[in-house]
Amino acid sequence: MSPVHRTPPILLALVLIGGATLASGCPGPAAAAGDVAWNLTLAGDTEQVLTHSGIQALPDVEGYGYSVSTVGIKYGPNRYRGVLLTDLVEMAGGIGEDDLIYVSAEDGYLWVFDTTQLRGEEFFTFDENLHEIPAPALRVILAYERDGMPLAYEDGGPLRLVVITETPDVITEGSPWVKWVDRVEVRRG
Ligand SMILES: Nc1nc2c(c(=O)[nH]1)N[C@H]1C(S)=C(S)[C@@H](COP(=O)(O)O)O[C@H]1N2
Ligand SMILES: [Mo]
Repeated sequence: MSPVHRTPPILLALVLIGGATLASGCPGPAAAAGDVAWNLTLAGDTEQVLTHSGIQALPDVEGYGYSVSTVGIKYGPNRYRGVLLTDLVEMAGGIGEDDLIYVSAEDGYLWVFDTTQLRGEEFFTFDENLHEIPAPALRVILAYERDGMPLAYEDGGPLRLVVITETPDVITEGSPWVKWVDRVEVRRG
């Protein structure tokens, strides 16, 4: 005797896709177009939560981002747009010379910046043959856009730390490029 009320495979597939959509935090049909369900906690003297659209409403900067991973894979160059990490730090109450900035992500990854790196100094930079070159002007941004498109989750979005330059030929180390950023904290030194 064959089992009764067996769920047709197509329905099961739809339920699984629906569940995955919810689990990945995709906005449902009720969410306004353009809304990304992602919050950033900004901690310092006080703690505040910024929404994705709140971050997009802040003054933005643009530049080239080109990184190399620990295993030597190059990513880029791409155009990135986002908010200066220095602006976020100011919103958190500013920073003293001995303070540190902890930038962390969903998966537990953490990168700690000192004030020198916050200014874009003391990063290792390379040319396209991965030979070290003197660092030109660098800025650290919390990026939400790459090449005019929202930064995709598989690329570390919706919010990723990116080190940007004025020209497309400068490669920086990938380790400070924190993916899936959900917390920026200024810790008093
Ligand atoms: N959240 C998060 N961000 C991260 C990492 C990570 O493990 N988790 N790895 C870092 C390191 S060490 C490198 S080299 C780059 C790697 O980028 P990729 O995953 O795009 O290759 O991401 C950086 N950002
Ligand atoms: Mo890395």
